[in-house]
Amino acid sequence: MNTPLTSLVVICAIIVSSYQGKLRYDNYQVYRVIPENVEQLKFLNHLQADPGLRFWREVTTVNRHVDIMVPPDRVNEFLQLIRSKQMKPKTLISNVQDLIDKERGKRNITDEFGWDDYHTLEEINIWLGAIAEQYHDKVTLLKGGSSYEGRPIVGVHVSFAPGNENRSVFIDANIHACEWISSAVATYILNQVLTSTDTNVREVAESHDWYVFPVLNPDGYVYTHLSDRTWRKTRVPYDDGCYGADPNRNWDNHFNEGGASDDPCSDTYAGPEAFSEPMTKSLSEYLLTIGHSLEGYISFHSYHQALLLPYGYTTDHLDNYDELYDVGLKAIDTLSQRYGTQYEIGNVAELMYIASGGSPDWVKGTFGTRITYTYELRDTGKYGFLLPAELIIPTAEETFDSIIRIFQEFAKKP
Ligand code: 0X9
Ligand code: ZN
Repeated sequence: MNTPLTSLVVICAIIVSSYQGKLRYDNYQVYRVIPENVEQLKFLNHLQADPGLRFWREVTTVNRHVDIMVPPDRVNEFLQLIRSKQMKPKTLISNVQDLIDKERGKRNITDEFGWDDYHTLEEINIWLGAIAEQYHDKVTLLKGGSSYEGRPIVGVHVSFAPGNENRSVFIDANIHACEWISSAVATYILNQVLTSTDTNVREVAESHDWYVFPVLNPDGYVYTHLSDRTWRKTRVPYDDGCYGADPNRNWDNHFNEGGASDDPCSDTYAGPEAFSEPMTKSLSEYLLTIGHSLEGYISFHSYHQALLLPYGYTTDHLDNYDELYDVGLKAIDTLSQRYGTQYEIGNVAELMYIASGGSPDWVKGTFGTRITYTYELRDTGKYGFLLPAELIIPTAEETFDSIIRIFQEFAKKP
């Protein structure tokens, strides 16, 4: 019998069981360490193999910082080790669980979809469906592929007028599961494209077609909500009881040629082969059907406050590096005007680290898409990818300003 009481008991049981399965990070600390010589670099590289330490920012080269999450029972040992190598650890986050607890915004059960809080996959997909219904003459709901656990990769195609097909823009977000701000920015952009009354926005919005896929890694995203807020990869089971490949190392562009790991337990595991993950494979097949029409491919990640240019496997500059760099400089200047947020710009491998097999690199390499950027959104380390919900709107506003600038600038070019 399904009485209100039994329903309540069932709901409570679901809530309790999902809480029980959720990893906690009480008193886990995040430290920033900068290797200043090769010996220190080697030491950090060796430390990276320690399964108890999580590198939020991987080891790269001398003078590039590394962010390491350390469990409370290993803090003393960790600090001693780092100091014994003459490095000076700086505390970025003193209690990761505290940030997780404070991350979510306040909302009422009756609130409509908005940007005062982060959303579950289900909420995002329901909202995309509602948008497609509300704007049925312009918006089509799409399935860009599916994940290992059988979830669809849901997106929309927005078309204001025929004739814009060859000026399509693809928005890729939340390929890394824990980077929640990326899908929040993607849905904000979609909403602005549809509803903004600003004439500059309207001009850019209506002169392009838009493909927006807020959550490319649905299994990972659901896992960050239910089990482990810090999860980054897919959820394909691999050896040693470890799960997932890094979906931004799994694309067939210079696959596993640096900045990727062969260890299934690593956060940057490339996977056993290119496109081993159903998510990347199926999405790439979808992209093959529209790739020729793309003028822009914008990928959203966090955190670093940087605008990155392909490719990730090499520091060599790509064919249209100069125009992407010049327009990118203007875009980050526009971005800074709203709240003073400072961004860096450059090639992935020069500015951050070597990272092969990323989605924008495959798109650039396969279709030669002219406008190809990766955003590393806020912040620079105070919150990492645990950016509080009250910063979603400011982050999305400044990012959208810069997106508009990018397409305004390219519209002036031949
Ligand atoms: O390592 C990554 O995949 C990205 N950084 S993150 O901290 N979000 O993990 C950088 C993506 C680089 N983009 C390209 N390879 N084009
Ligand atoms: Zn990322």
